[in-house]
Amino acid sequence: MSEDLTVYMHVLSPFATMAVSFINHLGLPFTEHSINIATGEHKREWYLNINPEGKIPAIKHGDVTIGDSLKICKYLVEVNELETPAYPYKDTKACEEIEVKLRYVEDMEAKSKLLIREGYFNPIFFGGVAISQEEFLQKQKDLQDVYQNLEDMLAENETKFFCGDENATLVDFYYFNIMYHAVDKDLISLDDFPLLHKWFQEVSQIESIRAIRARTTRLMRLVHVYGNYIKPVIDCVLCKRR
Ligand SMILES: N[C@@H](CCC(=O)N[C@@H](CS)C(=O)NCC(=O)O)C(=O)O
Repeated sequence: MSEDLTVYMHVLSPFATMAVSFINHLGLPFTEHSINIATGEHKREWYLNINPEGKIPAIKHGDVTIGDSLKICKYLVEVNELETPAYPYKDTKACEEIEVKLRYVEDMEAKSKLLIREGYFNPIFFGGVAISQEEFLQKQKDLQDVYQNLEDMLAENETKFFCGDENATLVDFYYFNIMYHAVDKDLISLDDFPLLHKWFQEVSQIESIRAIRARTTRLMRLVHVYGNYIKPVIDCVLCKRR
């Protein structure tokens, strides 16, 4: 039962939006608890008791606590014994296919994080030094290589979703969520990946995904205004005071 489910998240975290969109897709009720990464709330003792890795997302479900977006999604389907094509946990063959298609998860996570952090958040939000154009292009190229692997995977089957034409699965939820955070910030383009581009349009219409992406977009607009217009003024005032 999921009445006592709390999801610790932030709409700017791809992994958190992945978990939230999937849980909403499953129709499970939960309480959302937004974690303030900027103030280091995810490293406080109370949160480390929930997720010792100090990362978001995480869940508390009764006495059970779990971190990691994919583990969370799989656990919730199984513990609630849900019959869902999004993760048909009783169907060994289907689950094997899902695991095979998720083989680029580590690469996707590492390379997306680097590009988003170094190419976007550090310079605009946390006041870090922007990386050189050369370094940026290299990080972009590294992520493009992962996108090419996904493009090839779609080309192998020529299906609407990664695991068939009928239903989006955990695979689509995972890759879409990690991708949209980079694509919507114009850090990378899908123009060179026609199949991925078509798939992206398809998955973007799933209601729970559309909803969480819209929330990210709204907050990103504020981040943009803050980083480009408000923060420079504050920095200037503080600098003149010194
Ligand atoms: N593999 C994890 C990755 C989670 C992750 O790295 N989350 C980031 C936010 S996007 C985080 O909490 N970073 C804080 C830190 O590493 O200190 C998952 O899928 O949930």
